[in-house]
Amino acid sequence: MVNEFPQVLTIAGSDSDGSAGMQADLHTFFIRKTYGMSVLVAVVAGNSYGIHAAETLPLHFVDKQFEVLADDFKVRASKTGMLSDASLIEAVVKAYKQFDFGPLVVDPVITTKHGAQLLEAAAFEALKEKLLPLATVATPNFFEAQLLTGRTIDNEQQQTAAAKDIQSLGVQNVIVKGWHNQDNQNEVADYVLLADGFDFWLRHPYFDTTHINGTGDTLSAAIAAEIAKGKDVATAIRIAHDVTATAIEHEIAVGHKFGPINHWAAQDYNKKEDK
Ligand code: PXL
Repeated sequence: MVNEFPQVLTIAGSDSDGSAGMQADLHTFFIRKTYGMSVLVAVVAGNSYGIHAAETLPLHFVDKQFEVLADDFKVRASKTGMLSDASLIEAVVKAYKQFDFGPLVVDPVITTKHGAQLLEAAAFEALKEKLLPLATVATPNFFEAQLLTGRTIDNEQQQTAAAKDIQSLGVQNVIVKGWHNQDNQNEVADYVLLADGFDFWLRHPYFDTTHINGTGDTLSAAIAAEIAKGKDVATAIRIAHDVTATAIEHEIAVGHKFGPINHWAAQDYNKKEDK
């Protein structure tokens, strides 16, 4: 039984207000009953008004975190979040090729929903050419999907076309998240394109709330957690989608402006199945 409990790794930045980034990932791993580990690559000074400053960790220290985790643990799935720049993307790619950290979920974090830049523009090529080809699942929102494909996404047909373009970068499975649906303002429609070409839409009502910090982090972390527990990719994506929608639906009062989603509200999701 040594080392058998499902271990999941987040490779991401810390958000000081706890609403997004590594903190949201670790909350998610916890509520999905997995054991969360973390390789910290960057630190942001953020609060509910926005991101005020950011720093990256030295590369040798990022390398060291990967090395010591690989020496001891059996990570069954991992995810990336904020990676800041090309040198950090390359450090992740190097570690991922050197060690076995299980299937990789890439959340291509580029900016926050409020416009703070979390990945340098100069790093887009490294993201596309080096990291995304390693992804078992990529989870761009429609804005990131536009930047990655050069397409404008104004409707569901363009959303599906963007998913195909992203898959052609070497990503196996893609979910292109909608904002609120351009075709139906009362819902959010996410499009899933699987490795075998099977595709489907996941829809949930649009919740009119300013508490959506950590949404993308939670979705991608929940996908990694479910894969770590042995779920197939399509099931992992469906569970993660429901968990994230539940967390958005039940907002909590933290901060004055843009607040966090509520991981507690989602923790009983699928309880029976998790026993
Ligand atoms: O949700 C995107 C995100 C990822 N990582 C960090 C962040 C944010 C958004 O604020 O701060 C560290």
